[in-house]
Amino acid sequence: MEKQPLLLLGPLMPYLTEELEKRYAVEKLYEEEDALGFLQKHAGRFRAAVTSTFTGLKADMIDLLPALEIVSSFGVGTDSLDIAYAATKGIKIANTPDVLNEDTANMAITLLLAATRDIVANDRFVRERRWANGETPPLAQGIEGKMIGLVGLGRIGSVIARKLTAFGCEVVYHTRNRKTEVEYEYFPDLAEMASRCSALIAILPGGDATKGVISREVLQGLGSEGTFINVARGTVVDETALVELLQSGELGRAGLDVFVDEPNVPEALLTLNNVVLQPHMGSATVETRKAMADRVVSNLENYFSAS
Ligand code: A2R
Repeated sequence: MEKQPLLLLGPLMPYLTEELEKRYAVEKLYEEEDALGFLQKHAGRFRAAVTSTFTGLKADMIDLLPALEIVSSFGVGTDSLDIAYAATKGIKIANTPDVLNEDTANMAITLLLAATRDIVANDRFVRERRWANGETPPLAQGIEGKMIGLVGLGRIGSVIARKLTAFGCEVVYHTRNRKTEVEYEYFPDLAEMASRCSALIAILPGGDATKGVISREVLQGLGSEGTFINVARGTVVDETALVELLQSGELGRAGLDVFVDEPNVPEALLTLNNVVLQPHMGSATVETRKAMADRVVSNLENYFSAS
């Protein structure tokens, strides 16, 4: 049987590209020198496309693909995908939730421990031979018995909550809607929760609706002993305020996996000792990325076997 044409909008991990090539007649739009010219000629062939949270799917791309029925996206975030516009054209969008819950939660816990225990600063301290030279680093902070606030308590947030409980933390949360199925204390007011917590972990979707919800006021409430962890999206926090408060010490520490303008990280953060930085690695393990890739494939297969 002839393979169904499939358009890849951006580069994917090699394993996923290979799996797709086994099943579909793959065309790589990102390798076309004249992408627009290619689409003008061939767009009508593609009922399906693959993208990722990094590449996204904009309305103008949707307009260029008149036969499009399904877009399978690598990643859980949908903030870079114009879902509302796709819906007006009857295009289905599939993503890869759940399979990345454990590893993304582990990144949140890793950043929380690394930030509060000054792991990166102390690693530097040893390498710079300051320990050997008789210096003593300042005491770090523990998390046992501390109140940790989750901003978002969905698929990933719930896993972070469960893991924090094992560390002896008191988990509380802020979402738009109270979750009746959990016993953690609910704070309808984010600023109030921050002012009561030792650490805040952002694990809510990005996009316009959540832009800057973790405001200067929220971060100030967290305070000079407080730690802010972001494994969600850079846009959910007022990044300018975050940098300023970390510089002045009005906010104690931060562990950041995501930024507003990736891969560009605010210059000031690069020199701060109270910050642990990661290049958006929440789901980036061999195991989870393979599971996400398999989900991209099965989402397409499920669509075509049902249609
Ligand atoms: O607000 P609710 O009741 O719909 O709860 C959702 C919460 N959430 C918010 N919390 C506070 N303020 C907001 N404006 C707001 N908007 C949404 O975020 C829910 O508890 C959570 C999202 O859960 P899920 O949809 O299950 O997402 P998942 O799989 O946990 O991933 C979260 C995000 C992704 O969108 C990526 O950006 C990142 O983590 O990897």
